[in-house]
Amino acid sequence: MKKGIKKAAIYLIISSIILTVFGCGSQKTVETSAKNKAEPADSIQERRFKLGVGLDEKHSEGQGAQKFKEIVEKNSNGKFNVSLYYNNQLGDDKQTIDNLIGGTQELGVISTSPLASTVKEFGIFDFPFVFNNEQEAYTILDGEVGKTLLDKLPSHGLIGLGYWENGFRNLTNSKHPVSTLEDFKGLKIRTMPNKVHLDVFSALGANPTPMAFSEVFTALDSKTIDGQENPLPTIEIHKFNEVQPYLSMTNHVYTPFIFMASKKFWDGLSDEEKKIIQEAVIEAGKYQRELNIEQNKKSLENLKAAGMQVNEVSDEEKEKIKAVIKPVIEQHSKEIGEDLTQKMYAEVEKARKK
Ligand code: TK8
Repeated sequence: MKKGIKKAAIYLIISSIILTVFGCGSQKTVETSAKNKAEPADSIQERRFKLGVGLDEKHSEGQGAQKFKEIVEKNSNGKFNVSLYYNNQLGDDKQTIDNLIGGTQELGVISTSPLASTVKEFGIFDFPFVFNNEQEAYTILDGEVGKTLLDKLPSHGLIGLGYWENGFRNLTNSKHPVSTLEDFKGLKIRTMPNKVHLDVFSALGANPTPMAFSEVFTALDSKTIDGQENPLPTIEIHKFNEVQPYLSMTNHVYTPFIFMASKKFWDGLSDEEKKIIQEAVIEAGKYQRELNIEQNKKSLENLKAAGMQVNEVSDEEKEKIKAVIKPVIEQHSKEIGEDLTQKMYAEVEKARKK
């Protein structure tokens, strides 16, 4: 009898060793096959992670981040805890890319433009006057072209989870209203760190300087630069109107935001955890885009009321601008890959015919 108990105990110990050693190794198989089976409840771990955004809490980007936190915390039954950082507190867009690659930051939202120095194909979203409205942009971002670009990120240590909206950019400056091609001449304009933007503004005769977003207000205030360009909610919420009397409705380019995860972080998640985060990015993104469109309308009114001098740019002038920058865009299309740029234009055409 005694002997039997001993035997059973030894058997238990050995089998638990086998389970520990080999059980871990087979975890991967469990995870990858989890799509077909129901996941065990414990596949959601207690986790804390950081989400950094560049703009203010009041901006749709900050509001979208809050919405993301709510959704993720709810759908993980309180197991996930997201710490939010606004106003580039974890670093500007370029720093965010490095933080995510290095794994010191788990999640971040940035403009796609600075990402083009890591994955050049993102530069197609910096081509001016491609989209006539937000809906056209969504068709491309949420369609094949957008997906093709997201798929290029993992080999760089990044995971692209979806596109939010920064929006159509407009020019502000402290010198004079910009309503013609001539008016760009000699203006010292801050651009995002992005080759297409730099070349476009050079072609227009301006004097562009790349600069991180967090330095822009001070540079405008001290008159180190004359102007900058950003969507209206940014101009209002970040108070650029206090140091920039002129706003020109150039609407020259649409900038997407991209929501990314650190691949180092992502690879440690179970399928169920990934699903919770991925779905929250899309759901919060819908909310963010809608709110951004509303903020964009309100900001124009608010900026006018705050005393900014606003002018339109006629279609005729826009045609002149397009003609001047055409060779720049052709050159960048070649460098990026004609196939991709042609595909984008074709998809836009298709969306217009619908
Ligand atoms: C904020 C930036 C900003 C962008 C810029 O992180 O740099 O001008 O438009 O919104 O992504």
